[in-house]
Amino acid sequence: MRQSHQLSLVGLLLFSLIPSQLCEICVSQVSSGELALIILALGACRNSEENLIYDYHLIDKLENKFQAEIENMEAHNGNPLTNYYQLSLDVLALCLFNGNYSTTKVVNYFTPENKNYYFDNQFSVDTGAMAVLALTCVKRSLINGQVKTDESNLKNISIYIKSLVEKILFEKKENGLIGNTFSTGEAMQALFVSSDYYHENDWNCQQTLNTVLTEISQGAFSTPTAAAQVLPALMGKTFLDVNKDSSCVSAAGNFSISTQEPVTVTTPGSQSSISVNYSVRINETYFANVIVPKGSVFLDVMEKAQKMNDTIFGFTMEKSSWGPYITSVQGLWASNNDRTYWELLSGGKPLSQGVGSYVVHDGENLEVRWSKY
Ligand code: B12
Ligand SMILES: *[C@@H]1O[C@H](CO)[C@@H](O)[C@H](O)[C@H]1NC(C)=O
Ligand SMILES: *[C@@H]1O[C@H](CO)[C@@H](O)[C@H](O)[C@H]1NC(C)=O
Ligand SMILES: *[C@@H]1O[C@H](CO)[C@@H](O)[C@H](O)[C@H]1NC(C)=O
Ligand SMILES: *[C@@H]1O[C@H](CO)[C@@H](O)[C@H](O)[C@H]1NC(C)=O
Ligand SMILES: *[C@@H]1O[C@H](CO)[C@@H](O)[C@H](O)[C@H]1NC(C)=O
Ligand SMILES: *[C@@H]1O[C@H](CO)[C@@H](O)[C@H](O)[C@H]1NC(C)=O
Repeated sequence: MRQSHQLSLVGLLLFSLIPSQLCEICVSQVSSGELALIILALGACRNSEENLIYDYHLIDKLENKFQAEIENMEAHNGNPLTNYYQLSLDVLALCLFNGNYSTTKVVNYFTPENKNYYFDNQFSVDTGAMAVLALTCVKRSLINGQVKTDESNLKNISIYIKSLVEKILFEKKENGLIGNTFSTGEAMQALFVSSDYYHENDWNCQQTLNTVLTEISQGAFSTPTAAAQVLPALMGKTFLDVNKDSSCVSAAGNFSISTQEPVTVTTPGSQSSISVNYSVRINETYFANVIVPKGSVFLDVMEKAQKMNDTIFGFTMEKSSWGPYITSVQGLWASNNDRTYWELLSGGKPLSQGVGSYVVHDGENLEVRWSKY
């Protein structure tokens, strides 16, 4: 059991930084949620790594970043600098590592009706799950008397958890996935810590687990971030366990799930090239037929189109933990303050992968669309 606990932390540790790297990082450049993840990863090890949190005053810095998120919301129509997934990570890290945060602010900003739980009116399971973890931590500190507050805050937080858990369970699919493949691990964590808020029959954990394991064996979690996010739930652990006793050991031991990388078969001759219809939609639609090698990803199509006409298909991207994120097309930039982004679609349906991972098919209608969330 102890062994598996330690192994479960490997997911978080993927985010961790070795000490020498930490010194070089300019903490002011990371987003609030990135800093929260660094703290959670360092804190997961009950040894010298943990001291880095205090040596580098990371909690103070996170308090400031959380404050900046709130200030941005006040200045920009309730829109944070980043998003509520990250605000939840912030509250979670502050709560677990005894930072200062205002319970009243949490109660004011985390109401389940808040628009930041939704993207384009669709409830974000990932976001709701992270919020349940954060609110559960806050609730536990209030009950333990570690943090003092009036009774109504505690009551409200319980109400929020219950409502968010309902919304999460509402997104449960026939096959057991909750939201989509990539939100399921986090939804499981949320459900592990909130069993007081739903009935046993409301969720078949085993079915969800089996479906996730099947998806793993099909290579769905080959992106490191995807793997990191699902791993704790597979070990029956949650982010609320990170400050529990455990020492950091190497990931040796008995955790093994064989994964088959999807094999891309390249057949010689005419079969090796495919043709797709790529369009950029703003108010007008611009499109072109693009020919790329078989096995290409969405990004290859965008790059080829850019070479064809830079004015129409020129774009920029940014590295992120999930791979390249499209930040602008035709010089039009996504903005968190305006809740705008470049949405990826195929055949008019939003994709559940990014441009660096999504493998395109012959004859497909691909689109990047200027959208609001
Ligand atoms: C917030 C969010 C968004 C916001 C980002 C802007 C904002 N306000 O922050 C919006 C709504 C715009 C968005 C868009 C998309 N998203 Co999104 N997003 C998230 C969410 C909920 C949290 C990300 C976060 O802040 N993480 C914490 C910080 C510390 O990590 P980070 O890596 O630095 O975060 C940045 C990147 O994650 C980036 N980002 C957000 N989404 C995506 C998706 C991809 C593929 C990439 C490369 C980067 C990226 O934005 C974050 C803030 O800068 C995650 C959920 C999750 N489980 O991770 C989904 C998630 C990462 N998104 C996902 C997807 C699919 C998309 C889209 C491709 C959807 C689409 N069809 O267009 C687009 C991206 C298209 C593009 N332009 O490249 C999937 C990725 C799955 C996968 N295997 O690749 C996730 C896991 C949701 C899910 N369960 O399906 N997203
Ligand atoms: C929290 O705030 C109090 C009073 O504002 C202060 O004394 C304390 O040092 C702060 N704690 C941390 C961890 O910053
Ligand atoms: C919290 O609960 C009280 C009653 O218990 C209610 O009056 C108040 O409006 C709630 N606060 C928020 C921010 O919803
Ligand atoms: C790993 O599993 C095998 C069989 O399931 C067992 O014999 C072995 O002792 C385990 N090793 C460790 C380190 O737990
Ligand atoms: C390509 O896409 C555009 C816009 O989405 C559409 O108008 C056009 O008919 C498509 N072309 C083909 C050959 O499908
Ligand atoms: C799209 O058209 C609307 C209405 O004409 C206009 O207000 C808006 O600025 C246009 N958007 C872009 C990005 O060009
Ligand atoms: C790109 O497209 C624009 C608009 O259709 C056109 O005016 C321009 O000449 C094109 N450039 C190239 C290099 O084809």
